[in-house]
Amino acid sequence: MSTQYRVAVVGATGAVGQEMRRTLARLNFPISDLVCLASAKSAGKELDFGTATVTCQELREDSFKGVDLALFSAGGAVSTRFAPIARDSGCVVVDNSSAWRMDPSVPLLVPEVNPQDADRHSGIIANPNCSTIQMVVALKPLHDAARITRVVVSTYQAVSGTGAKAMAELRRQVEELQRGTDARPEVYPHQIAFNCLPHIDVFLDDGSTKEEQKMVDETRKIMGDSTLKVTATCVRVPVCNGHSESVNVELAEDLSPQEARALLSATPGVIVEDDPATQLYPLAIRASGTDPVYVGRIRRDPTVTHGLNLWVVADNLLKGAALNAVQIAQLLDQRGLIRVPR
Ligand code: L14
Repeated sequence: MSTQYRVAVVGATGAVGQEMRRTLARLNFPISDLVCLASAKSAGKELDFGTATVTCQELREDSFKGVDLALFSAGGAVSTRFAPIARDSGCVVVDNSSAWRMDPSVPLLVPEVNPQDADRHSGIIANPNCSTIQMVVALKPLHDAARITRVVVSTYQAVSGTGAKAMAELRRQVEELQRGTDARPEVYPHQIAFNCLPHIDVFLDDGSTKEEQKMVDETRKIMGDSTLKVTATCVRVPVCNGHSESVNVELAEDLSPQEARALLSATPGVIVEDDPATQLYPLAIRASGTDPVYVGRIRRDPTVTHGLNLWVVADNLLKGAALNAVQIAQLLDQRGLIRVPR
């Protein structure tokens, strides 16, 4: 019988925390005991875990005693403070925030892309940004075949990434506009209903946003190629769940759309949906609630020597967050890495 672990979910009541509980149960992760942690205001709530319910506890410094593995999804401030505390008490942390991703001592993992990086962890492992994860899953087989030299990506990101409050805001604004009243913005700086906001996370001094910078830095780190050129524009769209991306790649060698389709079709975790004749291409409304990364609209970019265009869609709460985190946990389990090296 395989080892059973005491597992904690930090941020257990959030949109991603809920998917973490569901995904752990659905993939049958070997759990002896699930500890659900959140802020004081959620303590005492009964949370579903498979067919059972677990009482949510307040996250405290002593919450990790006897816990083998913790999946964090409670924001950067919580991760910055509590991930080292968890690790120092012998608990391996898989962190979904941006706090630790670019720390050179922290592996940034997408199991289909860079599983080998798991081996050198020292207690904290980072789960990449949702938009980065789905893109690198699609890029990796193309990079291995013909070496990608430059990527230009534009994202069409769903409101679920911001959390349950933002999903409610989109629905409320649609109703307000139907009724003929003003759509009041609360979570986002502007109306999101029937609109696109070229603004995700905070602005940086160079005019880009932090979400865009994450896509650049994280893609290079995961692909293990610091020379890879990446430029991104990240846009919030009035979609409930499921991020879409237009991805333009320049390659060192020739790769035909047909070859790219064959490579992607053979990639675990990828489904190619690409048949213009039947109007088949990836859609956020179909990807939502499912595990794969969908790729379609694969075609040449004739403006460069070796160029391709792709349309890449995935469920940002699943492959973009909770599923990737649980897949990291499975990888660590398979490799006997659910222990803090000392
Ligand atoms: O993990 O969609 O870096 O508002 C930050 C922005 C997650 C999603 C991250 C959003 C994200 C998020």
